[in-house]
Amino acid sequence: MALVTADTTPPIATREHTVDGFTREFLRELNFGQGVDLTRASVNDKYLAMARTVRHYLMTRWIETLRRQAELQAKSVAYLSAEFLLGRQLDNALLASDLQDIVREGLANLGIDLDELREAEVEPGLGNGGLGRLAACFIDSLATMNVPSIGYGIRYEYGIFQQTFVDGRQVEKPDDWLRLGSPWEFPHPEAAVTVGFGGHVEQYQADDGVVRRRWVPGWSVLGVPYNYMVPGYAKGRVNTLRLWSARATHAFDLQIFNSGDYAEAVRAQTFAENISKVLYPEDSTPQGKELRLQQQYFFVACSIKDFVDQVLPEGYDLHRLPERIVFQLNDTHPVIAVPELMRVLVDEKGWEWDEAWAVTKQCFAYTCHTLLPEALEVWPVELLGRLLPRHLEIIYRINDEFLAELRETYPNDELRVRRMSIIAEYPVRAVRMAYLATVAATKVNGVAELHSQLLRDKVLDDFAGYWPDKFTNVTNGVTPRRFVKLSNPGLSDLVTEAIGDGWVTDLDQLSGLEPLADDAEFRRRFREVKQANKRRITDVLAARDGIEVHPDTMFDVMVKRLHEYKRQTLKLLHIVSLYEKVTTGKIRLEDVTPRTFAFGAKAAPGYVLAKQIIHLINAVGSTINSDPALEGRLTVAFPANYNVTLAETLIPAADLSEQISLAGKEASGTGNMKFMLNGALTIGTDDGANVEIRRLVGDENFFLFGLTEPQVAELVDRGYHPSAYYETNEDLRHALDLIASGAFSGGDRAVFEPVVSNLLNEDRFLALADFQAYVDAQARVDEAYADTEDWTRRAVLNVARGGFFSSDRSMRDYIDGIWHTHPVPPGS
Ligand code: C3B
Repeated sequence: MALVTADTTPPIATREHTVDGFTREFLRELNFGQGVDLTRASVNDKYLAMARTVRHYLMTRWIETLRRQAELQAKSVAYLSAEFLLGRQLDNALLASDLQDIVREGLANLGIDLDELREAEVEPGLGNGGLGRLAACFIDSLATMNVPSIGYGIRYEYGIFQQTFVDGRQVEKPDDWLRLGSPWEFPHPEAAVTVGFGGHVEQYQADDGVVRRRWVPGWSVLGVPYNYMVPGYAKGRVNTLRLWSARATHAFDLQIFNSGDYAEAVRAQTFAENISKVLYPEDSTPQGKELRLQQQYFFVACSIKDFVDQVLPEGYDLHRLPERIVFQLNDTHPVIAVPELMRVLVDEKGWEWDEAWAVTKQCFAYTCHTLLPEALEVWPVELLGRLLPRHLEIIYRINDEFLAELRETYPNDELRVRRMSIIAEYPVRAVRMAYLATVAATKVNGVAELHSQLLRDKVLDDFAGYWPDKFTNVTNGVTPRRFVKLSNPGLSDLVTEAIGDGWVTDLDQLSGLEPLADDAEFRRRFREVKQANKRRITDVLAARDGIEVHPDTMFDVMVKRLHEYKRQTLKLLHIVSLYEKVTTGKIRLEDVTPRTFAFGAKAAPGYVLAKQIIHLINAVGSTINSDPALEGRLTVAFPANYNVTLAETLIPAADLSEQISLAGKEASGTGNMKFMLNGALTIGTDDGANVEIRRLVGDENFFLFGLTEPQVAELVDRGYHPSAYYETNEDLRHALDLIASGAFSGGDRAVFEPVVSNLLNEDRFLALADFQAYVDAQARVDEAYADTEDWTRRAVLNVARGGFFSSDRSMRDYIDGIWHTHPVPPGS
């Protein structure tokens, strides 16, 4: 171990960046940290020792980053998010510390296979899907770009449930991700903060004689911070992700314990710890549960307190808070932070209301991630007032002043004023969190151009009319480190050989590949990479799920949460129709493009229809897969428990990316970007970021189909009758009839009746209306795929034109348009 010494700063331990240095550190961790010797060490022992060793190598940069930040007090971004879907950490840490080669060699010398250790890591699934994964991509980019930032969230003891299939039906198991140890976190129980709940508000005379109000909570919990390193690529900063874990303020009641009532003695503890116990598995349809509001307030109250009391230097003038921080609200989940900051400034710091509001208004920005009305959180006043009585008062006052302001601008339009009220009156009096966020934020952004436009024109149109400059767009992005460099090493090497490795931090450089689309030798190698990726996922699916697929088929992949609006049923109807035509001899098997239809999807446990659709996909899959005539021609692969880890091997193997949501429903999508960057072509609707993908890659390299958003609106206005499509479209009718006949349920017609009748009678997301257009687009896919060289050319162009979808670019857009922060390299 070496010591770095500067004149005045205390020394920092460093590690020797050599195979020998690494090996020494690793053995030290194994022996002294895990307490085992190499011959007796389990895989988990070795994984834990390895993880700790690797994190040591990042420590110097982390400490330097923190030191530098304490010195400079540069403006930071606090990314407030109820979800961070991180994925496995080891590979990313190896990449960030530039240890990959050293570690592989060092371990091999000890007779250890790095890949076996990598497999031992359980991914932290602290998110549901797109929104949580986006947060993880953003903090990666911020660190890589040297932007001072801190992620704040919840350390759920149980992350997104483990999905299993029992007879084709989804069965959820708790995600006990901490069971074997969690080597990436740094708990700081000494820095715990107290958060109140419930109770009442009282009036009192302050020392200055002024009558003030203050909150007397009825109960409180402790928030214990757990820090995670967020290492930037190459020499970037190592930022911090701080996740809060709830603890009881008093462990247990010794008196009650002594009297023998053990359950009662630990009741308070259990109650408190429930707050960070489990991630709510609802993706985009929140259930409005009290515990969820507790979680939301818990983490934002901890975070604001942490920032004000710990991160800021002592005596910092809070009037200058906006110079030092911007709190980015990741959807409505953290919006209760707005009244919380007001409470801190007014009640705890004794500020005047106007003064506090002026500062608060400059400290927040809000990102909306949805267009579904049911996904915009609304909290009944009754519930909010019971849990957070002072916050409710504050929200009322914010609203009163806002409405008064509106009445001045629109003196004769009380209807509009009421429409814009933060408080809804119907069906119950409730707080509209999206409106509160919009009123408080400096900027409100959507996550793709079309989405931002629809926010302005539809969801928040009154607000956009009132504050046109507040509304902006930042199209989502994905980190090229995890989703290309790490997950697709074959492609990465090929690209780097062609254009150098600058693309990893400057993804626009991928445009340098453009001319190579016309280079036959490059295309051959590109195909070779794709083929190797298909073999890799084939092995993974066989080992992980016992699923047999054929690498010589087209990989047609749809992976995302199961939701009606995403329309997994549309894809299923295409598959069933194909199957029906082949088995009845309407088309010859030889004329069918051999395809592997891959699905990955979790359904929210309470979402009955979504679970029935999962059952149906599995049922269709098992029928098709067990038909010997179709062997090697048509396969349905639906591995259970789709997660970040599986995405990393599945996406690089895809030929065709399915992005088929009903136009106007998918805010952006980010899977679509990952597929594009890994050389898949997209079949998709004009929705979310698909619009931008298609613009960049060109119409000729994108399989567009389906109604546009205005056409959808018009059709719905006119009155949509799905049964009309059933009656007039023979193929569609046959497919639906086949499902209804019990062909996939052992003759039992009742099993899938709800799915069929929902499609025929309701079909909220117009799957039947888009069926024929989808099938036609799939025919164009077949035709294009038949020309291997040309398909490869288009695939290369997808990669070459995908640079825009780096989350580094998204971060640049946030920085320039919303945050106005500046990079600060560590040790600069
Ligand atoms: C998702 C949206 O459904 C996606 O379109 C979008 O790409 C991502 O967010 C990221 O912006 N989303 C989600 O995963 N969970 C929500 N509660 C709301 C939106």
